[in-house]
Amino acid sequence: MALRRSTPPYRLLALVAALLLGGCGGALPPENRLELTITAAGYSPARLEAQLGAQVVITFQNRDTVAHNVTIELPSGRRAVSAEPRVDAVLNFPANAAGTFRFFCAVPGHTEEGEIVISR
Ligand SMILES: [Cu+2]
Repeated sequence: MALRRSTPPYRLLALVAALLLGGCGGALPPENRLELTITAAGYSPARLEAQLGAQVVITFQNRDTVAHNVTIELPSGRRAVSAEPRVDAVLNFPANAAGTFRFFCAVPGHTEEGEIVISR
């Protein structure tokens, strides 16, 4: 009589987790977590870099005493997030086109700007 080896429970859990995380067969894109701070002096850093194909997650930290936003013009459209004074906000989007894209604060009268470089 042969010994029967059953699948250990942790292996089943790992399989379920892999199926849940994997969705419909595709692996999740890597995340590029970036930080962008704004003060009265403007954005810091004024130049962000991300990898093509990644999910970009920008934590926008407003360290000024007035509200600001960050607005990015991408080929897929405009992405923006606003933050009240002393508040952090998160902006995320897929980096699905390479290039250098301008970002700016769209609050009327504000002139802060910077750029994000998306490359391979
Ligand atoms: Cu502003």
